Amino acid sequence: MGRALAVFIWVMTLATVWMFVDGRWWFPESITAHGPAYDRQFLISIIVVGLTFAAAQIGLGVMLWRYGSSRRGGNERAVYSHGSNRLEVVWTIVTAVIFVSLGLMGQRVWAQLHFNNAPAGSAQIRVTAQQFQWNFHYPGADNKFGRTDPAKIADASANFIGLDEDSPGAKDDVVVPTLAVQVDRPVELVLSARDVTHSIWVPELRFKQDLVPGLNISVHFTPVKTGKFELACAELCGQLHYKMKSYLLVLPENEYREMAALPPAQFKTRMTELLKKYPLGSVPH
Ligand SMILES: [Cu+2]
Repeated sequence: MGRALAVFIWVMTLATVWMFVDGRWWFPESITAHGPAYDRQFLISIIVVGLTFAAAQIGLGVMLWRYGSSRRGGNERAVYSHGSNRLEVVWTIVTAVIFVSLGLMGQRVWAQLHFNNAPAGSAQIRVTAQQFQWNFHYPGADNKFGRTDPAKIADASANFIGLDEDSPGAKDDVVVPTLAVQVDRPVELVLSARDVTHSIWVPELRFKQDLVPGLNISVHFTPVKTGKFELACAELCGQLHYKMKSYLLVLPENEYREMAALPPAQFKTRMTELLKKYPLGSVPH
């Protein structure tokens, strides 16, 4: 029995390692400037953890093979041991060094995105999540956001973010359920939530960020590929959470500028057209 179990463990280990090495199940392509650094860091982590995992499982199999009970041999007597302080110290230190180093390396990439301010000249888009939809607020042709006031929120008249129509800069503001950005230009998203915690996730962007009621959380990224990508809420936010999906459109400069300059009604029509125009995925160059 011991040997059969040993073989089973080895086969399982091999199958698990193969799943990752094969590359068939992997992330979708990255479309941001910081994406490759994220992916490199992930790869380093998965290799380190994968080697440790394989070594531990193979070792477990070896122990079973040698010392597992079996009528057909294979039951060498194991040596009884009280443990070894030196070994304990060594593997604790080695593990700590590996994990802390991986943490520090990952932190650098992460901090670039979360601790630094968005680069000058970033396009700003405000994002207000609510049960169960996304509201993306664009400043319009004047590039100025109108004032928003929670008291003015009126879902019945589609004022989901409480935009004060009479405030300066509000007239040309657009609020739509789709996120559209310009390729090769940094974007800053200012995230907030109306009711409960939501989380914005586009796997191709290589980040996921919570939207928390009462907070304005700023994130930034630079898309480097055009196309249409799925955008989902990644925080279980209520019964219809599954419906909280949308799209990210990364548009070529001329297409984006042209749309951004349109008055609200035409902006919305154009957005619908562009959503239809692009198939899912990035546009090959
Ligand atoms: Cu949600």
